[in-house]
Amino acid sequence: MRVKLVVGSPATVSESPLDSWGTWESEYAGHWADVLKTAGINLVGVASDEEPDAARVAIVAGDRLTAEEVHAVIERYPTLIVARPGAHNERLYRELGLGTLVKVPGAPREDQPHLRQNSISATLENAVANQDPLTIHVSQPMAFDGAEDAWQPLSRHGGRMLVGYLDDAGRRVVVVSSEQVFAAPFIAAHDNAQALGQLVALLDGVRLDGVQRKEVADAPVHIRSTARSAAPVGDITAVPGEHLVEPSMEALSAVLDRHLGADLDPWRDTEAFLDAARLAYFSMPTELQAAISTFKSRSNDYGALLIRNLPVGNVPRTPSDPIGRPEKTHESEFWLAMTACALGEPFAYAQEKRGNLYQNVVPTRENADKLSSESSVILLDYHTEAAFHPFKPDYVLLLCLRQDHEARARTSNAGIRMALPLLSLQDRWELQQRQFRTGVDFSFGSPNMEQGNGPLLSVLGGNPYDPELTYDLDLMVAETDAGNRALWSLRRAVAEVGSYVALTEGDLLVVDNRRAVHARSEFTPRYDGWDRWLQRMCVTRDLGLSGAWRGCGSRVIDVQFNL
Ligand SMILES: O=C(O)CCC(=O)C(=O)O
Ligand SMILES: [Fe+2]
Repeated sequence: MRVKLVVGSPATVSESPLDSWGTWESEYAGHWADVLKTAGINLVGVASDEEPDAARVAIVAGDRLTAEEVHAVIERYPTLIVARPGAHNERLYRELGLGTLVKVPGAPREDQPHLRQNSISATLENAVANQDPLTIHVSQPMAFDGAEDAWQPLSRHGGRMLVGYLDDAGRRVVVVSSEQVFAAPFIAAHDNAQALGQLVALLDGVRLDGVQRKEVADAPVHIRSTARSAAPVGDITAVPGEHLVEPSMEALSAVLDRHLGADLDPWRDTEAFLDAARLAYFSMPTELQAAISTFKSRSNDYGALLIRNLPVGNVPRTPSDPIGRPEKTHESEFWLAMTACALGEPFAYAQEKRGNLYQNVVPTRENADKLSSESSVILLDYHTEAAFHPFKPDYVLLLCLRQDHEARARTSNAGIRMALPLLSLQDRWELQQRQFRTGVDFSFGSPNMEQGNGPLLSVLGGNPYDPELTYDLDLMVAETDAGNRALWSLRRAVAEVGSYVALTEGDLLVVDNRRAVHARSEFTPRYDGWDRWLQRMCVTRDLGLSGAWRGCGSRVIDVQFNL
């Protein structure tokens, strides 16, 4: 099947709606090319190409085409119109006798019957016998209300037409009322990809039973609409970008002098110290304020922000015991508190470092080879911080006070916005399903390396176009083979897009724990008082959510795990 594509502007395929789209049409065409390839359809041209003979079917998608433009396509090719509501299309539908597009309500949700699901499953009837009907998953479903008899409904819901077919006076047209049926996050759902193949075949006059049901192609699909500015760079300090901010140390010292009172103690006067730091943010160099607030509002493709040059004062010997408060001045705690309060609220876990808000990450002999932040001789592979926890941090702050002796330790991060285009649409769909069991961390009392003793999760969640990621390479297992294959693909993708930084004194790495996973390489500790030393802080955008699991006025979350 050879197809020509005529696209307007994308409605919903943007992978990251917060970014600007310089060349919508071409990126949208790229998206369709990938989707068609996945469905086994050969794209031979896009709107501007003059290849009338090569193409046998046209696909019209997007919503900026005028009714005249669409009619011109219909006159020339059998046409699949992937419609969506919008001023441009309304006239077209009227002229085609399709009435209006209306929202189709989903069924009540089982868990919350007062809400409806915003997706439905519907049957796509085949025009040919001897083949089972296909089930299509429709996200945000719309249907044509008032379609006239000329249209043969191929799929209906609640008496309304979701997919319609017109074969009239030499014109053959299929309309699909919801563009999301074929959008990247949903094309691999149920039989959506097969449905696309069937509909194009129908228009091409191919016998429908000639199109086999088949698995959605498992080849990695590069959804071109996501491939934007960022590319993996190796060392993230080597290239400028919105992931990196290096304010002048003098300017930062001046803010410290003004705002960090000598009598202010982060351990004794926890809230007063946080208040001072919260206000100090507004005196910070503008570039730093801008970097933090931009990161908070729209994250970035790396899912990480590196702030450099933070003056941390005279750093005493590295503590051998991570628990407890080191004897030191409080510059580092101030930077952590300032950044945390600008992004949300700092908090801690009762089970970790005894609930300390300012956590020392130092190598210990005892846990050198255990999967925890105290490890050193093993790789701490890519993970979402506290992936298993109902209140996982939104951000993890890692502030370096001292690098390891041999400068070997590298902290890596990999953002899901960069990893997503490397995953097949099938894998992406699998990762959206709640079929993955992660393990509870060693530091929370779980046996070391115990997999799958935590909750059942989806790896990709939230907005399917700009998803959040929950992943722990060492502790997560899938409950299905397809899920495990998708986990392997994700492992490869994350490795490919990962960047790293060898943190040195005064570097603060802010990890967006919802959109990036992080890792740390092996290094060799000496336990001589001069080992690598980070301070870590967990941040949530809404501390109120965990109120029932905290003591009054406390920032320490105490959820008990049944291990
Ligand atoms: O040591 C590092 O660079 C990061 C370790 C880590 O994953 C953590 O402390 O959460
Ligand atoms: Fe971590």
